[in-house]
Amino acid sequence: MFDGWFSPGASDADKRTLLEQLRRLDANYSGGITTYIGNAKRLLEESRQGTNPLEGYAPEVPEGISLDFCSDEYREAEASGAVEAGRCAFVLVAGGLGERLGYSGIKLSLPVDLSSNETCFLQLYIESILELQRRAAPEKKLPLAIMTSDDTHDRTVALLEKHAYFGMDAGQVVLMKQEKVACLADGNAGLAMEGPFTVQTKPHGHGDVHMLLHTLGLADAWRREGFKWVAFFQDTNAQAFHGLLPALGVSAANGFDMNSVAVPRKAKEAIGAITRLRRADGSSMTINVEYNQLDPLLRATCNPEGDVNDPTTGYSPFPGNINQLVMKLDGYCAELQRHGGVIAEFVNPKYADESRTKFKKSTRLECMMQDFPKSLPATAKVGFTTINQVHAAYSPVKNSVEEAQAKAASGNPQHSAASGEFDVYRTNCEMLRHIGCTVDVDSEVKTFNGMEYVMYPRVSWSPRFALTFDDLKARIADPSRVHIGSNTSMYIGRGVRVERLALQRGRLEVGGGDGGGDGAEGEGEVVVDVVVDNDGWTWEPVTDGDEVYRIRGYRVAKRSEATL
Ligand code: UGB
Repeated sequence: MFDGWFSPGASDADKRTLLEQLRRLDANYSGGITTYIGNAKRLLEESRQGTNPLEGYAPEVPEGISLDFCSDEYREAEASGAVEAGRCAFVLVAGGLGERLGYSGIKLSLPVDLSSNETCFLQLYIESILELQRRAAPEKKLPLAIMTSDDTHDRTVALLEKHAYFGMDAGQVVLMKQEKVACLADGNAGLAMEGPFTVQTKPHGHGDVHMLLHTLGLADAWRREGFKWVAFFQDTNAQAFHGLLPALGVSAANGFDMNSVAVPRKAKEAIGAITRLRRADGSSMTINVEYNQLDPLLRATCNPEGDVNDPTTGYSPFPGNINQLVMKLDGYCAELQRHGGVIAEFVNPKYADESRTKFKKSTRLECMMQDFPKSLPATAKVGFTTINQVHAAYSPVKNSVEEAQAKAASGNPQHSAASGEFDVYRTNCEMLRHIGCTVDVDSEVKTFNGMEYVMYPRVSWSPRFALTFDDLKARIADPSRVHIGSNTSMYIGRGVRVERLALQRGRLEVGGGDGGGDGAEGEGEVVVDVVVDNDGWTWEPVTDGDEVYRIRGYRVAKRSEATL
């Protein structure tokens, strides 16, 4: 960096700026910038030699816990998980920008669904945690740490402040901003510069979350305060708690140190695959293998056809990782101590020539949160919990209209704003039906942005009404007195008890708009006993205008509604 350096007195202000940046890079990496460069030298040398990180491993289909959404086993695990959640800290990774989605705001501010009066993802998550806190540990605040980045930090703070933290105590929420890391110019880990006075930097990846929880002392503090678990989740999955709660229950029952929530995955689908990797000595680990590595690994070892769907299930035998992780804090903290929270970094340089020392463009170290078990001791209990109905557990909002169309055309989940919304309706209708309510789903299929959606009744509710199956059962006195007609819509925003509900036509809104009461016992129970027949809300196609609606392909025409 200092070759041909400027003489004393020349460009002193710029020199100070550079030193300040180096100081920040030093402070923001566990072990400092010399550790970063040391790690980079080692990984670049391994890369130069062409070391395959999966060399010597034989992939096997892993054995995990498999739960059918709505089944008795699922409900038991969920109920026990809701109790365990009273001793759980929550970590939301939200440093990614919605570029792939084509949304200019932060993804946490995006409405989950239009029937809920545009409740945003952050509100849904916070209300879910508050609901767990209310029932499990009202005197103990359940912590929420949110990882942000330069791209998302200020707007996340503004969103929280605008809505008074959506009812959470401000002190309960900790924002951890991930910083970028220095770029590397060559195989010897020289730092890449942008001009003489600025080190080029790039994101380090969502694995930063472990380093931040360690360096900020949060994980240790939670353990000392008596918390037992930490649960990680992503920025735009409305179904997150349908996976996390049963996984918490499964972790408690099985004593898992780490438990990944998984869903069935289409062969070659662009989500990581949970795989058992067996070593020559017979030992093994269960770990995420990225989709671009799985197919070549299978071809090179046990299956010349690579990653293909099982003809019986229509899915790859390797379940999909959805980056929702449940860790036992004891083991988690011990592992953070061992590594300073720097977990399983990798480097992916694009080489300029055969020497494998010069790059086409600068590179940097990266890390992924789901790689955490890579260095766990063999004694650690690592498991995973598959929720077999993908739409009920994982429906993130990640893809632009064009990408979603391509995914749909190739038989993969769209992961679009519209599919995220319609999966909420489908899941809620299934839950109602499962407890014995009558829900009419007509065969109407509507096309939005060139993709087809079954028009389930647009049923949405707040976690205050029901977070779990048991909640839903407790809220509905007699399911045989609940009928949701086809093409209707409904939102329940508070903890009401439903005596009779005949939603024959149109829309019903209970405690919507202002967020409603909290439905806590002793406040006077609100009872729903109603027959609804009005013109309701309709979902109308749009192809331009406000991006919130454009990326869905529709907006809502509000004709009339019944409100309680
Ligand atoms: N995120 C951060 O907070 N910081 C970052 O630097 C990057 C992301 P993506 P990705 O579950 O569908 C992962 O970008 O990395 C947050 C797995 O690798 O949507 O492409 C971001 O805000 C893959 O195995 O995911 O792919 C978001 O909340 C697969 O399972 C979260 O991290 C895939 O996720 C995920 O970020 C998936």
